[in-house]
Order: sequence, then C-alpha cells, then structure tokens
Amino acid sequence: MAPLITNIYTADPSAHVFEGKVYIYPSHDRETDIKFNDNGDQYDMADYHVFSTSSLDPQETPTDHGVVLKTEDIPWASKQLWAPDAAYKNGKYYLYFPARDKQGIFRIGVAVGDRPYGPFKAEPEPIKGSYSIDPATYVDDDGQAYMYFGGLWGGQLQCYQKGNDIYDPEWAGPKEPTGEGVYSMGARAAKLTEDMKEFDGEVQEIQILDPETKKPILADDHDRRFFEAAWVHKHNGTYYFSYSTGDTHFLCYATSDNPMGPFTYGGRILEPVLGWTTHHSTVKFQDRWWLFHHDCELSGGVDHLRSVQVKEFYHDKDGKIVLGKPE
Ligand code: FUB
Repeated sequence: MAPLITNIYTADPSAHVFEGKVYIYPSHDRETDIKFNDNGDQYDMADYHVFSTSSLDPQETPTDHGVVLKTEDIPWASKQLWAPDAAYKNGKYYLYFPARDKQGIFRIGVAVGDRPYGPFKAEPEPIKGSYSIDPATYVDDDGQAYMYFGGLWGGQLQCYQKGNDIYDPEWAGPKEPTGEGVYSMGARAAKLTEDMKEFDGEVQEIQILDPETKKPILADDHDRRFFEAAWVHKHNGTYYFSYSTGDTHFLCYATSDNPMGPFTYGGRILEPVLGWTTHHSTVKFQDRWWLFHHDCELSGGVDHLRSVQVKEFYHDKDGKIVLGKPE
C-alpha cells in the first residue's frame, strides 16, 4: 500500500483527532552517514513536522504544517528527537518528545502550543523523573492524563533495573535482562499533573501478563515481551495497551480494565513490515478505528528512512483486534 506521507520521510506516527481533523505527530527521518547499529544511532532526527488530514477514506494527502520544533530550540537536548506524541487539555496542545540530554541520556520533554499544528515552545528542562523514550499520552474520559513510555536497547530502559532514578551505565547499549524465569521489563507509566508538564506521583511499571500463567511475560519471550512504542486506547470500557516487540518486529496488544494495568496479553496487531522498527498508534475517527504505523517501502528498505502508513482495524465481538472486517 502507498504510504500516507511521501514529501518527507516520517516514522513513529502518533495520531489524534483535534478540531475535527486527524493530526499526525511523527518522527522526521533524515539522511545520515551513521551506519546501522542495534543501538539505533542511525535514527538521527533533528526536528518535528505536524501533519493533518480531514479524510482517511479515501485518503487525502495530509497537509504538512512544517517544522514545529527543532533541537536548537530545546535547551536541554543534544540529539535524536525520537518518537513524539501530543495531547490536548485546558485549551492548550502539548507535544511530548524524547531526546538525549547533554550527557547522552534519553529524557522526555514537553513543548506547549495554542494550536494542534504548533508552533510549540519547549520547556527549559525535561519532565522531572523522566527517562528512556517513546512517550505516549492517554487522556481518559474523566480528564486524567497518563503518560506511557520506555524502550529497550538504544532506548535505555534496561539501564533502570535498580529504580526510576538510577541510571546504570553498565546496561547501556543493545542489551536487556535475559535468563530462565526472568520477567521482561515493562513499559513505564505515570499520571500527568493538571498542567500536563510533570508526573503526578510515582512512575510505575506496566505489567503484561501471560493469559495462561497469569504471570508477567518472560524476558526471553521475544515474540511477546514489551520492547518499545507503547500506546493506549479505550474501546467499550477496556484499555488496550499496544506495543512493539522490537527484534521480532511485531505489534502486539494487551488489555485491562485499569489504565495502569496489569494488562493481559491479547495477540498481534501487525506482522513484521519492511525495516527493523515497527511503531504505531490507534485513533477513532468518524466512528472507525485506524492503525497508523511505518515501514521502509518508499526508501526501498533503507532502515532509517521510514514512511507513515494507515490502515483500518476492528475490534471483533470478543474485543480482539483484527485487521480484516469481522463477519
Ligand atoms: O524513531 C526512533 C525509534 O525507532 C523510536 O523511538 C522507536 O520506537 C523506533 O521506532
């Protein structure tokens, strides 16, 4: 299928409905001489564009609203503007993004704007207590906002095995816990304060339970363990936590009746696409559900030059996520 966005390379699309349109907040991939490695150094992005469209079926070419934030305008950041997300609350729009700080450690920042298409002004410091990558926000029906985040290997989540504020450089690089009976590391989640700029309370670990054993997915279960790209949506009162399995390249999901989990593994949403990474979001627009994700078809498989795709998906009568229309 042809990509949705073709004027520049885009990845990690976070889609939301704001002001009656679908807004897409992707990473902006760019050419680089940095060779592919498992730490993800080749994802050397330096700014964000925002896109919007009023129709997904038939697909319109989304409007590119141009650069809304760049590394030079983020006082604490040094490089690698990875997967962003956005939220709306109290008349303001918030762009959340991971970047390496001046010490090379990933933190999560927030930038604020008056319109969904920016421009956004970055706060001078990253969110206190934030670490790792791939922030995704979910604002519940009662107005409470949550942030989910974390990513293994280049995303540094494995460096925080001793606690939220304890970065262990021994674990830096493409590594993760392994071994018989060892549980996988979970994504992190925290409530956001009313002003959307800080964590409200402790950062917690999101557990994904095996539906049979009722215990957390094991670290060596690479087909199902959380790797990166956390996302949450709600359907019929059930919270769906979806994520990428990284080195096995699946998009999977787990469900819960609580936004902080524990979630129970539910299945796969998407099989591997062309390219190492897979990363997505889900959005309900005009009463239909859409999966945004990326692949490397447009660049002919160049791993750091990805393009956003969109496809419709469904929840079947048992609440399972399926790509084909259920009977
Ligand atoms: O785009 C850079 C990184 O690649 C993202 O943060 C990950 O989720 C993966 O898609």
